[in-house]
Amino acid sequence: REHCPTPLMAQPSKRPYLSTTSLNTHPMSYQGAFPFFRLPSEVGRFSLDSHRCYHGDSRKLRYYRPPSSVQKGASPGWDLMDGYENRYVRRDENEKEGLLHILTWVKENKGLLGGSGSRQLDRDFVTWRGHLTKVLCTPYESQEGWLLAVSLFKGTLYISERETEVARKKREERTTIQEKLMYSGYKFESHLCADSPDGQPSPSAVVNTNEAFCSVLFARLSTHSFLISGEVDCCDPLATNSNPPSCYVELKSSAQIRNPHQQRSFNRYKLLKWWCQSFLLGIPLIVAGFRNPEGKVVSLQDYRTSDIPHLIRTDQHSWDPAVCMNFCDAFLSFVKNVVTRDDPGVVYLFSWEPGSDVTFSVHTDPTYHILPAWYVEAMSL
Ligand code: 0WD
Ligand code: CA
Repeated sequence: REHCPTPLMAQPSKRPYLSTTSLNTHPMSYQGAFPFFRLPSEVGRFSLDSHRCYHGDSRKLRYYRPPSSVQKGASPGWDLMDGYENRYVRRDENEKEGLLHILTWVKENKGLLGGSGSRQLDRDFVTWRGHLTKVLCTPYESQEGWLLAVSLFKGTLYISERETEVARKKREERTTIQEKLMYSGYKFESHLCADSPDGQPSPSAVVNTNEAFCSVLFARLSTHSFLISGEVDCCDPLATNSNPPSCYVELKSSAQIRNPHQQRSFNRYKLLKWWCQSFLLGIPLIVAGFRNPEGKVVSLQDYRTSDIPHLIRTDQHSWDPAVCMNFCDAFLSFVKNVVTRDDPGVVYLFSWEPGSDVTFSVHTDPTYHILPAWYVEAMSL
């Protein structure tokens, strides 16, 4: 830890985006008009196979094929725990990939990225969608903090998450019930997704969480341009707009809602995360499966991403999408102000804990590096 900002130097919270020492995360500071956000456009795709190997194509893209016998609202009765013991191959979560697959895509697609002069990649930021989802949710998050490592290299800021100690402990101490809940999400997908646009789902197949299809998109929030990548569950072959990301569908499984208290907490916490995650990639539709305590799907529900802000507005103490986006805008401006040394050997570690401001420290130790030597070399040619 070579630099630690002292709280005494913190700027007044009124103009958080001007501070270079810490950033306030209180929702009140970010109320106001929704900032400019351009619908992301897809620039590429890649897939990760059952061994977690990268392929620069769409081989793992699946298609949304809900069974016609199951009407929305009816109970499909799918058992989401089926296969947990004997048809489940889990990704090794101790293997920290960081930005690996995105960087592989960038290296292989340099020609598409419109760089000029010293900037090979004409974007302000490169990151995973999941990292920005955490940033968007920050003003309303009261449980889990985060660590985001940032390096500036040839004019582009790379953001890569580092697992916090608390998150690592939680992961290592997961109970069987929690493991089964994670599995149920993947099992739910297997009931709705087919390998071809006219195929049928094969819900009894092995669930392998190494497999993924990722979309790579250009997006813009206010003055910030990004290259962002995220895992996409499936594409709807019958979507009115067949262009990605408009044809993409996000699948979610969630506990059945049995009373107004559960409904309120679903609206405040689940819908916040679901909206942030899908909005960032421009995914218009979220299909939720609600499971009963025995793990059977009792209903399916469509949520249009653009409807979610209206669904939650009736709740006085709910969240505001403009706050999420204004905070993200401020955070990215903060990062631009702080991260000024253009050197892949320098890592600025932004850290946040609920109830505190975002602070940072600067590191040169190689254990902190987020850009591998092969990438630095490829982008220096
Ligand atoms: O290195 C890291 N700390 C992370 C790596 C954190 C988050 C994601 N990733 C990687 C994963 O390797 C994954 O392939 O990014 C990829 C997905 O990126 P994303 O779309 O930016 O992540 P996110 O929006 O958080 O998650 C999308 C889906 C999840 O679906 P649900 O419906 O549960 O939100 O990606 C899956 C999961 O199915 N997923 C992961 N798969 C493997 N490893 C991981 C992970 N760590 N996190 C989410
Ligand atoms: Ca999903």
